[in-house]
Amino acid sequence: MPNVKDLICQKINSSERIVISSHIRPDADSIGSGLALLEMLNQLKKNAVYINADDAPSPVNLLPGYQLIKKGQIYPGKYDLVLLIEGCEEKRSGQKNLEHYFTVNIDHHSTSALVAKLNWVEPQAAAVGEMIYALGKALKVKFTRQIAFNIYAALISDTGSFRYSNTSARCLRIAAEMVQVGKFKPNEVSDLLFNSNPPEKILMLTKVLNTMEFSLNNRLVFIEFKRNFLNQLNLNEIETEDILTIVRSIRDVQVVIFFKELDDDYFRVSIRSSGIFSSKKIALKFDGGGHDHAAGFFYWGNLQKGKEELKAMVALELGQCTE
Ligand SMILES: [Mn+2]
Repeated sequence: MPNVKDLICQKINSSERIVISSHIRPDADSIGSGLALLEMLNQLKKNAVYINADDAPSPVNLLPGYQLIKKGQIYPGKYDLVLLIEGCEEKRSGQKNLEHYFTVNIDHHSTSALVAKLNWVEPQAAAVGEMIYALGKALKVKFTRQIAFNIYAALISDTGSFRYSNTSARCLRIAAEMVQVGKFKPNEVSDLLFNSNPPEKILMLTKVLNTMEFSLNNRLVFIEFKRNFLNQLNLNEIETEDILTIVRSIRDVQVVIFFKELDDDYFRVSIRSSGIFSSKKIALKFDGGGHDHAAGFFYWGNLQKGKEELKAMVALELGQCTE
């Protein structure tokens, strides 16, 4: 009985016109994985394209090959196979015509919706980059500099430069191999992803940090991003992952909840946690998803009410009463 990765390889080998797509608001794991996969398909002489519903924020759009990605919808009838990176339903992919296609979902979120024709989900993979690496080995492609660089970027992005709890020996081994075969220096990738902030972003960060609200004996922190922060600073959409990492680095903090205002009474909520606290468990209660230490959901309603509700849930999970 072939495993799902082998079935995907067979499907790739027997297909001619293949399209790759990442999830909405794509991050460096989704884009790095997709770009590595695109070059693998090109090596196999496939007629391959990469189409995303959303642009990636800076600095993810600086990854090598990013300019090859087309923005928009995958129209019906044009392709033999659709490869979806990190999520296969319309809500996650932003693609409206998937029911017309043979779809493959390649994901490492245990909450991944299993609605593709083939679903390859490995929650123990630190990044989808690990899975694309394994796929490349199975497809016997040559790991060029661009493939290696993008896989390495996917790994450092989703592991916080090998600091998060998802970092494993396998992930570190793949990273070392990518550096060796890709002939780049690790700091080239980290400079691109982490040391290329525009000054406005750091100014924005000070505004967000000013909203820090500690509760439950400093074990829970709320932070908030208001829409008007962007116009005040002349910024477009921006990556906010590192703000969460900074707040989570505070001693005693176990849970960080970030409300990003998208519209009146409408927020994207990101949760980061450490130890046994499951971010995913909370996110699922709001119809969201994610991992144990990183999850998210959308929230409609009054911000203060939302915070109270979440604080009560976190308190319950942390096994203590609210102050
Ligand atoms: Mn990922």
